[in-house]
Amino acid sequence: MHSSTLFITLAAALGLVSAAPTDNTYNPTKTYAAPRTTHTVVAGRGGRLIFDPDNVVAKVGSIVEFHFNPLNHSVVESSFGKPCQPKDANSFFGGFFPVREGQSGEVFQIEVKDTRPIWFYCAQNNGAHCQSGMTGVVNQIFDRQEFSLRAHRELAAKVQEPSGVQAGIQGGWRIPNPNPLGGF
Ligand SMILES: [Cu+2]
Repeated sequence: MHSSTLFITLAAALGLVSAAPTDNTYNPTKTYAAPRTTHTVVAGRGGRLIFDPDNVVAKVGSIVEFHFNPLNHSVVESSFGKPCQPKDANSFFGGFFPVREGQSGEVFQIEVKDTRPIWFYCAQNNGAHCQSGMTGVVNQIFDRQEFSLRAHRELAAKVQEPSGVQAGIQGGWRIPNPNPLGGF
């Protein structure tokens, strides 16, 4: 056997060369060889206008899964400087989740695609949820206090206009609660 052929054969045997192209598109119905980390965030925990947790640290490629408690919360991606409005036309929006006590309902999953902070809010205007502090962040830059979640909330509290939504659900996966007996 020629030495270069031998190397390729050995490398393939050791898993050093991958023949199949890698599909990086997340599909919630597919089973992955290495399970992705899922970070759970509960909107409206305890009947309060909060996301719990509201400050998530998540690796690129992991999933943030939003659960919704009563009465009717939502989640939309925003930007640090303009709270309570979608960041742009591509910002994720999970729709509204009108749920009653005891219902497990649906969840909304997003994929963490890069290391930049992801700001989000609840767009429920009945009670001004975002302006009242129902905002959160994935991967806040902790050594930049001027861009902290606290600073973001101070901006949100000054917003006079109603919160904005997208035309439809986008930027994630709205699916039945995969763990309906989990209590949230
Ligand atoms: Cu809300």
